[in-house]
Amino acid sequence: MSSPGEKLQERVQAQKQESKLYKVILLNDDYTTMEFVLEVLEGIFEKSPAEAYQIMMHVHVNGRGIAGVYSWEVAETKVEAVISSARKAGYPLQAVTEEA
Ligand code: TYC
Repeated sequence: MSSPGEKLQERVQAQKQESKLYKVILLNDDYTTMEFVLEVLEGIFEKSPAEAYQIMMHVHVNGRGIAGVYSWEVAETKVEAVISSARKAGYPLQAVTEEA
């Protein structure tokens, strides 16, 4: 049986979950063009051209990098937008979320 206390605890935990922040990580690959990654960073992650270039080169050299930090829902929506626009353009670009 769940007591009112347990219900309250569940709600507090759910709120805490929702208020957590998540990194959207872009992954490197050999086929997606640098130009397309810049378009993604500027269009989906609202980065300036200079920031986009820095992040893209970081991912290219290091294999992965942070495109942005968001609430869970926004982070998941950004990942879906990256993957659907990459597939539409014929690129294998991958993005994942990680707890910040
Ligand atoms: N490595 C790719 C190339 O040389 C460029 C690239 C950068 C791809 C970042 C994906 O997340 C990425 N064309």
